[in-house]
Amino acid sequence: MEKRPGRYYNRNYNRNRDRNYDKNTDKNTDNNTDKNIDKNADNNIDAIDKKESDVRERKAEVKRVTSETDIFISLNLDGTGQSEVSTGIGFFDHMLISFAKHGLFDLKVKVKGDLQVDCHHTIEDTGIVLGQAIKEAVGDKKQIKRYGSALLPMDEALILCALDLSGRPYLVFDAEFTTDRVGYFDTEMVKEFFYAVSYASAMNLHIKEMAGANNHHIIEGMFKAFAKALDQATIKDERIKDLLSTKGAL
Ligand SMILES: [Mn+2]
Repeated sequence: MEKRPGRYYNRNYNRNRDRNYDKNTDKNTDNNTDKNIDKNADNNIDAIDKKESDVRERKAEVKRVTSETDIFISLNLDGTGQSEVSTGIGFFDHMLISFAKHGLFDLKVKVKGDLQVDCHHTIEDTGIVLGQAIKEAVGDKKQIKRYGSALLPMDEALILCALDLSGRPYLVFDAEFTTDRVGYFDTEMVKEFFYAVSYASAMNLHIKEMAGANNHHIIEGMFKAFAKALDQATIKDERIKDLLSTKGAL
């Protein structure tokens, strides 16, 4: 009869495992002196301190309430694209969900706006709060790439977005819409939204429609291109030791 090495191996394995288990249990009992516990606690605290200074969570929560709007936004720049969005304007929800998905940000947006007036305050103020959340989440800007850009196609539409987290707000917006509305979203509010984001986050933001015919595609292309550019600008590069600026300030 042939030998069955598997069985022998298993038997030895089990025997050794039991023996080692006993040995380790005794050893651990012996080592659990007060001195060692203190030492381990100190090491753990040091490790936590180091981790917190090296890897700050890049998150923000901003709430803003006026007589026109009540807005809450939470943003995690190092997310996975999950979102929970409710603005009362279906197309705007669709745009913000796309922004989160394509920027790989985790985003919560809850807005109660004066939609009985029109969509203006709701969209503009959401831009202000999103800009504030971006600024807070980006934080000290250490090691980030600072610049980001995307050339994003969406069927016939082609959108260019370039941005600089410079600390100097500036918007250049170049697009033409051929309808007044997409759903309950006024197309003239696209520029107002990005203006609010750029000023509240102190970002230099360029958005240009290179080609396009369908207004839904053009606007969606803008939100996705903005997401891609912002994701790129906020990525950390370990070659950058401090701030990516010859001035030493952003
Ligand atoms: Mn769409």
